[in-house]
Amino acid sequence: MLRLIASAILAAALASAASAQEAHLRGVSAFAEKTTYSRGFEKFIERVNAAGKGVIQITYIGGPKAMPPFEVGNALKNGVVDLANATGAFYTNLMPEADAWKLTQHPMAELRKNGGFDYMATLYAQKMNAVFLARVVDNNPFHLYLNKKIASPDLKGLKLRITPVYRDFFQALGATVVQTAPGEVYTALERGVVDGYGWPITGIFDLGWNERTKYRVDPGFYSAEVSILVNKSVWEKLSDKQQAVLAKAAAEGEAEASAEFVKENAADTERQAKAGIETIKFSPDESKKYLDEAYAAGWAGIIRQSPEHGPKLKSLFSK
Ligand code: 173
Repeated sequence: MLRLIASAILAAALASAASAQEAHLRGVSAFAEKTTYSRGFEKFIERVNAAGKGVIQITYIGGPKAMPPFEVGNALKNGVVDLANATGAFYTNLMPEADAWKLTQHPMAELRKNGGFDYMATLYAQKMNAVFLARVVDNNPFHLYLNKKIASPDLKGLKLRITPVYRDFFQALGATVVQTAPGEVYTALERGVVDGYGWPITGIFDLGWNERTKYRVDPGFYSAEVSILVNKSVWEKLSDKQQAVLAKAAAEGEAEASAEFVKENAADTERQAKAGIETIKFSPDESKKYLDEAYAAGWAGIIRQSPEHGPKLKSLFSK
């Protein structure tokens, strides 16, 4: 009898030790390590590893050297990695709706209240087996960068490097497009395979594209999105305490993203001018048409790929 009680006590002690064990998660980024669009994720990892000692720790596997960017979504979904830093455009094969984040005209704090976030979160659970932890890039417009001058928003005869972010818009303006990962942009420019590329206002210096860029077209359009996702099955196995460490670091990252990018946008705009990148500006009338076309083509693309969810997202995300 005593032996039975003793072994029951031992078993209980072992079980509680197991649940109190430090969790170890592996995270990958779709962007190069220590560059603009990995920084938010790297800060998140630092926060988790500092606050989560003895509770939860993240191992950073790295960026595109560890995994091709367009495979990150699949790896997260299938549990090959536990955490991912990626933009929706990189996993439209699994969830076309994810590319709609670029079209949000409300801050994340508002989307978390108006149902827009919850609507997307349901899709992430269903299509990505993912929990959307935090958007760590927002308030950061995309631009068209060119090596040939244009006088109006007419892109006929131009071949442009794209991802799904820009496809519908640039094609609507007459461009020919070719999709590449960010890691292939420099070589495409160097070899003259493309006349330009889409990219946000920040980050063109990270991979040296400034050396191969003559013009930036203004205005910028949309709002770049990069977010931290966690595999849902992994999330559900974490204790409340472990989840809380992730949730706190995520909330802090999301809350500071907008203000952080206001600063970075201004700094990179100035740095581009200093690097000799000229700005192509349209008339107020043409600028308005350019932006209207950006949103019209963007939403048409989302709705074409997701007739079921696109219209609802449009109403939740638009002003
Ligand atoms: O690669 C890209 O141009 C792209 O889609 C993107 C999205 C968000 C941030 C940076 C780049």
